[in-house]
Amino acid sequence: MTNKGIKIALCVFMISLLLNISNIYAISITSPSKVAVGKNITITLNFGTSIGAYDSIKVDYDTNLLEYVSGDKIEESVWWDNSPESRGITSKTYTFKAKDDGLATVKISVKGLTSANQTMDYIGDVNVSRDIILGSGILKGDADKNGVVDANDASLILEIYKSENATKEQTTICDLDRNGIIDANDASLILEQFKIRK
Ligand SMILES: [Ca+2]
Ligand SMILES: [Ca+2]
Repeated sequence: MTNKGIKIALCVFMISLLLNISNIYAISITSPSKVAVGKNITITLNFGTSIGAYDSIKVDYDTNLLEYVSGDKIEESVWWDNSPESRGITSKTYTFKAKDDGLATVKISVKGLTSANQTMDYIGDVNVSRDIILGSGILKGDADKNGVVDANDASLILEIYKSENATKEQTTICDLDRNGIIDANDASLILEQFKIRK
């Protein structure tokens, strides 16, 4: 085989190894899909195998909707399993309290994940996320109910306000300042939130 042929064969071999690894390890987040406001919810990050090392773990969530209560740290840097008897770890758990109605997305990113088995397979960087419905599941301000709150919702709120014909459901979703009616102030509150997030 030529040098080029050897390189190609090596590449194919490495790619097939990587594909195998991603097939073997199913990394996921499990948790109840719903939680009442004021109650705690425990979220588990399952590695799908025993882990011997990682460079970092970071848990992102909306602090308006969830409050971290206990469990593993939501931000960790380099860790490795330095006990020869230990078989590594298989999961992490995080407990949050639901603060308000809405749809909370918990995103976890893990960098430099390495398995704890004898071959010390390098799994790499992994991002996983999970949506959890808090309370009634109403996403405050999401007037067009497409799952995100943005400028379109603000303009729809103004239309509802102008029509003076808001349904009870629309008022529940869109009355952000909780004064009992949909008005221009609710639209401007959305624009403010949107500006902050951008
Ligand atoms: Ca929307
Ligand atoms: Ca209002």
